[in-house]
Amino acid sequence: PMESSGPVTQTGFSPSPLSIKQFLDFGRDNACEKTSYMFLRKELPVRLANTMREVNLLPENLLNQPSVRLVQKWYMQSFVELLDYENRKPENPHALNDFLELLIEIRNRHNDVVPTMAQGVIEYKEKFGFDLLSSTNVQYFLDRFYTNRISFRMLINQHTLLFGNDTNPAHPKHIGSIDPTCCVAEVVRDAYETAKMLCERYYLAAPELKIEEFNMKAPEKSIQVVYVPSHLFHMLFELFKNSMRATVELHENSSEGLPPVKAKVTLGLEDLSIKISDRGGGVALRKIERLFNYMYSTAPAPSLEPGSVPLAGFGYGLPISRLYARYFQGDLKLYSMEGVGTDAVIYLKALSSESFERLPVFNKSALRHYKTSPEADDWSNPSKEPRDASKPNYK
Ligand code: W6P
Repeated sequence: PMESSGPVTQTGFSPSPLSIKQFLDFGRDNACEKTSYMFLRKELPVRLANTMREVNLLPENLLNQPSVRLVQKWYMQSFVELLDYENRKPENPHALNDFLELLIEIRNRHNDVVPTMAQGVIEYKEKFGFDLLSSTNVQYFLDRFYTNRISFRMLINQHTLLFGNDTNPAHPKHIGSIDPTCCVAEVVRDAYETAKMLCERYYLAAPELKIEEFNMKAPEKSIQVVYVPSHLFHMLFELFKNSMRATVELHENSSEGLPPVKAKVTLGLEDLSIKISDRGGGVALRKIERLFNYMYSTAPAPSLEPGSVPLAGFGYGLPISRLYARYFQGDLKLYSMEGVGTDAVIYLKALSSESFERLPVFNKSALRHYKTSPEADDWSNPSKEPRDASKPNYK
């Protein structure tokens, strides 16, 4: 459905993005396992192959880190195992079941891709340091790589949930991982409660939550969406952890108590928006981009007391949350006012017919990103003493 402007050389196969509505329609009216099988045995290898081509273009120093090689091995193995099914007819009595089991095996094999890649980035940073070129490359690559992984697991989950025999008794109305009537405020509350437990364990206090809704389409009705609740939970949980940490750390010793975290859920014609607002003191504009930077925010896991957990601020929570939002044509943005607090907004498409998967495609344009270095800046430098970007100093 996407039109490309200008000449684009597409070698090999492009992924076929699906909309949430298509996932839903397919899974709803007596979903056909054979159809799903025929689609996935082609589509899954295509998506793996597109990503593997980009892995191979990583800077050699990164590609040679043992953790990156390990991830690469997992992808190649899964690719080969899937290709086994290229010529197996769905009428073959075992083909469908074997395929379903293979999907589960592949999903398990790829469980630790995110921490393992993070380890690769740590190894690279320890040996070669932090520089703009590799940070730009890593950012571009990991955004695409993790989006691909989200999509890959989405396809596998739909198939195994629809056709595996373990029906989901807790959510009989769900179609695979999709809730056709996902009550947004409930997921907000749920994510808040989960973050609150962590926050109380860590700080012995947590801010209250206030939820407001504004439904422009149907003013008296609570806001629902056709969406993957686990994705929404993931994003909200991450935002609440950040908001709570900022709030508690700023107000810990104040007699006024903690200012609440506020959530506002709104439904318009095009967008469903969820704003999480804290009074945690905010983040300077200059430092906002770092919160989404993989290389910058990758540090070895802090050694903690047994049983304790870091609340937020380590690892890939924010950048990956933004990928979840973008995956179905939404976005996640931070608006902060230093000294006061931060608004984080999740934008989702209100209509499931508009939430198509946003997938990386490997083509000439992607190739160019890996082959060219960022040009010299064409805006003036602010100061005589350039800041040292290698020193993490936010918060
Ligand atoms: C902060 C930093 C942050 C990141 C993401 C979401 C909320 C907040 N609040 O102070």
